[in-house]
Amino acid sequence: MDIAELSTKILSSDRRALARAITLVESGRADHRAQATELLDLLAQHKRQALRIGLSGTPGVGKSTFIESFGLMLTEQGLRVAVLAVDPSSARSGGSILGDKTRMERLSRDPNAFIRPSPSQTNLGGVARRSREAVALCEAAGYDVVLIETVGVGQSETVVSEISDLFLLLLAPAGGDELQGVKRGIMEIADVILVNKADGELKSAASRTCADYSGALRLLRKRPQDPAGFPKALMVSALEDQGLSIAWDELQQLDAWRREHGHWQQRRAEQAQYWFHEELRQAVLSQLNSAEAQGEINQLAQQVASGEVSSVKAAGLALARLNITTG
Ligand SMILES: Nc1nc2c(ncn2[C@@H]2O[C@H](COP(=O)(O)OP(=O)(O)O)[C@@H](O)[C@H]2O)c(=O)[nH]1
Ligand SMILES: [Mg+2]
Repeated sequence: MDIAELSTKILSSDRRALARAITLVESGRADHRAQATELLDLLAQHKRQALRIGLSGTPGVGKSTFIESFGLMLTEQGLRVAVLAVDPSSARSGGSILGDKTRMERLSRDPNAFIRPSPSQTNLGGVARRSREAVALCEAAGYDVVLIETVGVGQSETVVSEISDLFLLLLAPAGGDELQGVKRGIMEIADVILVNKADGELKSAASRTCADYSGALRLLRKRPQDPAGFPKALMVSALEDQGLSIAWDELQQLDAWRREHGHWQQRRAEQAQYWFHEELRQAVLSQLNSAEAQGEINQLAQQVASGEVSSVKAAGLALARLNITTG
């Protein structure tokens, strides 16, 4: 594969080249990894940046429907939109969360949209790197907005929020007055909560849910990266195209404020550091898990059990013998 040529094609917004490059960054092969790194380095020189929007919500809440309506609204405004998924569970469930392309039929045919279903990968470390690099590829290909979707399964929200500028949480109207068991940690990373399905019979329930969450958000600790009134809860109907342009206005205002006040830049810098630490951690962990290392470690563990070596000393010996390197 000619990496320079692939890079040129991506920069000229060639969708097939973009798709191929994403396949390349998803590959686990060492030679592919080297090519992917070379490609990303080439593209990074162009410093193209998109607005990255993370989107989370439990299955059935309307993520696919929302992405279709919201994405089409953006492309109608002349913006180019890429959609990616972070789905660490896809290997288990055997299908991607964007597999229901029927719900995004119109968007997937739109020449100004690019939709990439999630690959099946088992470990979150791999998923995180792949997603991060796919976002960078979409930015290089000149997309204005990159939507990154995830289902609400544990750590995947963290992955998504660490590659997004803005984080949206999609909720459905609740039956009673309970706060749907949304974990506090998720609430704390949300910039905007969208209560979807605010239409027909569900409208009044949506309105109550929205008020409940507005109240709950006000009780959270004030974050320095928020202007007055944020984070906030809004009502939308993805199905009936209601409230989407208001939501977009709010997101743009938030983004503009953060850029103006240096929070946007600071956040991206912190994210780069976060991923540096993560890469390092993953590299060390994968070395610890190699067969060779496990042999050494098991041997030392036996010596620790018999009292021959102290646990602290054994750990030091293990690290020294492994001569841990990254790469
Ligand atoms: N009434 C109503 N139903 C919706 C809305 N958005 C999605 N749905 C329905 O909710 C179901 C799940 O939607 P889907 O987009 O597949 O949810 P996902 O699993 O989060 O991707 C489908 O039957 C949709 O038609 C909405 O705004 N209003
Ligand atoms: Mg879906």
